Amino acid sequence: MIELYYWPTPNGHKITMMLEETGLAYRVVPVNIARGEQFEPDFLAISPNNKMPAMIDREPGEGSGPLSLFESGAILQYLAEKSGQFLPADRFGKYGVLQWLFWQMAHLGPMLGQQHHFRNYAPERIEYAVERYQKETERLYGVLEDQLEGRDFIAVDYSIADMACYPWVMPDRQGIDAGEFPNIVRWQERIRARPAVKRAYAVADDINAEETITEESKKILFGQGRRPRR
Ligand SMILES: N[C@@H](CCC(=O)N[C@@H](CS)C(=O)NCC(=O)O)C(=O)O
Repeated sequence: MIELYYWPTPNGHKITMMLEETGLAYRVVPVNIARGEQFEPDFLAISPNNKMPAMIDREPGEGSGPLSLFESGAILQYLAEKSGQFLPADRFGKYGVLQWLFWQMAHLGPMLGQQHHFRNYAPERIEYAVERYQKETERLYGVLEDQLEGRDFIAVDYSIADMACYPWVMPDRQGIDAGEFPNIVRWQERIRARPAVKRAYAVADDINAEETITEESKKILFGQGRRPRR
């Protein structure tokens, strides 16, 4: 059984999308990041960067005890290898997927995260920062749009690269004119129609008892400095 430490955000959706596709048995352990549960010592023991998602596989095989992981890209790759799905085994196919998984982890996620921050949550509007991340968002949409030209999915078949990128692509929320990115719109429709994706987002509906970004939670999420040493 896999324990998924989760809160309904784009990085959380990636993992429920993968778990629902593979059929691996899992249970969700909510980590309410709006209330600061990511700083609980038990959680920090598996996720030292105080972020979800994280997971514990109680039956990792190979005769060993529980295996814990943080960072959604590492978790997706682990689940792909465990299930033998959504990451090709041959070297060309595998790295064709992994380069786009790392692109999401290094660029699409962090840059769009900053775009959301300066556009929606910063206490004052800093024009330079808003523009810098808006342009970067548009650039990254362009990169994805070009990659999807003539393709149904980011690599060859539906893969962990698509699962990593899909939850982050929200044109309305990101001030993006979807009409300029027709390949992305068709790719989103293709993924949205998958039964596993519907089930994954239903997990979010079950858990999302309260807003993640509130005036109170902004202090927890955006006011962090160095933690005292353990
Ligand atoms: N690179 C990490 C990013 C995870 C991340 O940013 N998680 C956010 C929510 S989407 C979080 O847990 N934030 C809590 C905090 O910053 O204290 C991953 O992909 O797993």
